[in-house]
Amino acid sequence: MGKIKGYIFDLDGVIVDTAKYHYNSWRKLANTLGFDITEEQNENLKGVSRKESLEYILSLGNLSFPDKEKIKLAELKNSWYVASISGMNDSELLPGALELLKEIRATGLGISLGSASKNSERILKSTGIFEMFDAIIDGTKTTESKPHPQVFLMGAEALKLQPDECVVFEDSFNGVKAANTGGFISIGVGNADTLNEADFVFPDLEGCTIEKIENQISNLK
Ligand code: B16
Ligand code: MG
Repeated sequence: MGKIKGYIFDLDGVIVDTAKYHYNSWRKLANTLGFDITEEQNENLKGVSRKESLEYILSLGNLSFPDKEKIKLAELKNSWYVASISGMNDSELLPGALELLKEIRATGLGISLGSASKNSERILKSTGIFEMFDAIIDGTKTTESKPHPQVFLMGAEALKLQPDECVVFEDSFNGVKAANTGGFISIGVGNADTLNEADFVFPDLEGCTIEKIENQISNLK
């Protein structure tokens, strides 16, 4: 039996690929305001809160608005985003995610979500995996954004574990940074060059098992 007792998962980019829906909605907002954004610029929005994403989008268009207007713009983007994810089902789970969650569940080890999204419950329910989580920490519960470690520290606390007893799966640079700052073992999911600060990186969760994770951890020492 390995030493890891808790598994904390980021949502967007690790369990589901919602980045394309975020991109389309932010792009629609930018277009409405008279400019366009690129897929490359969208990369900078991964793991970033809605409010901070809006600031970034507005800076790309050299636009500024009073706070009241910004709230409306963020709500408008979210309404488009929510409409686009309304048809999500388990076919949109990323490869290997369900299998790994099931294996962890079967061992009785802890599982927490650690996401910036305020739509996480909706996504977990529509993809049928809500019940697999012991704790759900997301943007509705946090006051700090990644790279601040708050979201993962709250996850560990909810599982009644210390950070060094948990691994964090993250697809964003800032998320990996947050995990490292919080004292977690960070597992990057995606591009090893982008996620170069992670303890180790898997291209995706396909074939990712507890044994593989524990082996990688023992290689770190
Ligand atoms: P919402 P994660 C993040 O989720 C997304 O990567 C990011 O693009 C999004 O802006 C953020 O959630 C907030 O999402 O607008 O739904 O509250 O990667 O931390 O799971
Ligand atoms: Mg993410």
